[in-house]
Amino acid sequence: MTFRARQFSFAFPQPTLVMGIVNVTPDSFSDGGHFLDPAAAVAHAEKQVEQGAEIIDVGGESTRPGAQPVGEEEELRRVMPVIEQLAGRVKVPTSIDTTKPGVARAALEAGASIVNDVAASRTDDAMWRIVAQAQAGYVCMHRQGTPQTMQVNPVYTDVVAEVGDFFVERLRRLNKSGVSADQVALDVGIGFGKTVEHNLQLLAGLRSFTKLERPLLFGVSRKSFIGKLLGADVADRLPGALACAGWAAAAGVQIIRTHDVAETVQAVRMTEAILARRQ
Ligand code: 9MG
Repeated sequence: MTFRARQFSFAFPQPTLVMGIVNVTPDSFSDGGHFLDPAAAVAHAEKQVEQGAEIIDVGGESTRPGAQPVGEEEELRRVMPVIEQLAGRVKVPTSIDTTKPGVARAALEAGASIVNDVAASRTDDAMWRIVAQAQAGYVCMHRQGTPQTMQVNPVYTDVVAEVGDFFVERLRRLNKSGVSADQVALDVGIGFGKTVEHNLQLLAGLRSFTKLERPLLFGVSRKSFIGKLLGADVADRLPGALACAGWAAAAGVQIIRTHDVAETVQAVRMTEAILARRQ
C-alpha cells in the first residue's frame, strides 16, 4: 500500500509515521498562542523533525469544539509564512490543516504536500479538484457536524459501521474528482462529533478500517475525551494519549498526529518491537 503526496511516497508496511502538530492559532485548546510568531512555529517544527516527526501539520484555524471560524485572509496570514519557510528548511512533507480550498491551493503552491481536511464531509468538490491537480496527499477525516455544533448530542446507531460507510463513499467521490486512492489517508476523527463512548468504540474498532487498504491516520493528542474518561487536565493527558498511540499502532494505524513527538515516537517504536516478536 502506497501513500503518495506530490514528490513524497510512503510504501507501507513501514514503521508508524508520527505527524507533528504546529498550530499557528491564538485559540487552539492546548497550545493556542504559542506559535503565532512564524519564527517560533518554524523552530518548533524543526525540533519536531529532530525528534522523529516524518510529517509536519500546520494549521491556522482552531478545530476544537466551539471554536470561532477564521476568515480566509487571516488564515493565510497565519500559515503562509510558516509553510513558505518550512519548504526550504525541512526534508519531510508539510501538511496544511485547513478546510478552505483557497488556503489549500496557496499552501500547495508554497510547498505543502498534503491537505489535512477535517471537513471531508463537504458537499462540493472544489477542495478535491485542487488536491487532484497538485497530486497532493489528502487526509479524509470523518466529522459529524461543525466545530460549533459537533459536541451537541452526537448520535450514531453504529459509529464504527457509519464511519466505515463514510470512508467508502468518500473514496468513491474523491476518485470521481480526480483524487486517486493512493493519495488518500483515512482518519476516524476522534472527538469530532463523538461522545467518549463513540471515541472508545472507534478505538476498539480501528482494525476494521484496515480492510479499506488505505493508510489510517489517527489523532488523540491532549483531547478532551482522555480528560473526561480519566479526569486529567489538558496538561496531564500524555499517558492516556500514548496508550492510545500504542494501541493504534498495534491495530494497524500508519500515521499518528501528535503535539508530543518524542514521546509518541518512543511509544510506537516500543509497540512495534513487541509486535515483531508476537507469536
Ligand atoms: C486538525 N485536527 C485536530 N484533530 C485532528 C485529528 O484527530 N485528525 C486530523 N486529521 N486533524 C485533526
